[in-house]
Amino acid sequence: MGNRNVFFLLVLALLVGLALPSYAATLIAHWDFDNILPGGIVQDKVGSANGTITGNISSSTDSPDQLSGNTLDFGGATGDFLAIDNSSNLFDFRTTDDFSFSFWANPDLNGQPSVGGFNHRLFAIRNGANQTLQLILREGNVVRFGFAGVSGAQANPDLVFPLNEWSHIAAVKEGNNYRIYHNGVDVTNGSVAGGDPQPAAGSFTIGNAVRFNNSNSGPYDGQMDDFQVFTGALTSEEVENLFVGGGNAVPEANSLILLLLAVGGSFTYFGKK
Ligand SMILES: [Ca+2]
Ligand SMILES: [Ca+2]
Repeated sequence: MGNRNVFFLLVLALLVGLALPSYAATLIAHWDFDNILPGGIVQDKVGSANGTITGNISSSTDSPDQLSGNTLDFGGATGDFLAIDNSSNLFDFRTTDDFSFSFWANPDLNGQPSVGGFNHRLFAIRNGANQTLQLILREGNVVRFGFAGVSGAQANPDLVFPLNEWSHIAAVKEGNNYRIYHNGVDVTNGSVAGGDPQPAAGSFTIGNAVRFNNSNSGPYDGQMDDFQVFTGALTSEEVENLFVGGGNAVPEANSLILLLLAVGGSFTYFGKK
């Protein structure tokens, strides 16, 4: 191999290294809601944290424009939720951790007090000490994200969740900052830090929270799609990518690498002449 070819290969390696995208956050669970398997199982595309449907949740073909495939339609009764397998404590988040959630939602109903007088929970991770990491729709569909039962740590976005249309939501916790992005735009208006919760070996539910005595309340009524969980904090650029890019926090690497390999191959070929 001539020096010239070695040079071009080194340049190629450098370009691939620069072009390979990397996450600021790490994707640990992803439910695309495209299929409901027998037994009401909703598969985790990343790991083994499958969801199990409880109550009335059906498949719907009305998806956000940015996505293809099906969505889940939550019935809005107290027993309608998706129970996520948290047996390995994958979602044992503390206030000392950084983490992020991304999902699409299209609510049919406002939050409290339309059903049961409770805030409607998009998701909740709740431990035995009744401390809950959650994203809720309060009265009038005002959004809150954070730890309930832990000194009020939460984000207070200027966001009234729109009814009957798809919204992309990214909920990001970084250090003492809790942020909410709506359709790629940071709508956070202040956040407060709080104490550290107990180990959250508890339930992770999408569409409701499992509450005291294993009863349920505050059901979400509407559709949801493409729910992703990350450790670490998504950057604003990654959130924008999730909103416009069909569910990817970073652009797909494959096509870029192929292009670079083709360019590199051409250099090598012409270098031999
Ligand atoms: Ca889907
Ligand atoms: Ca409905």
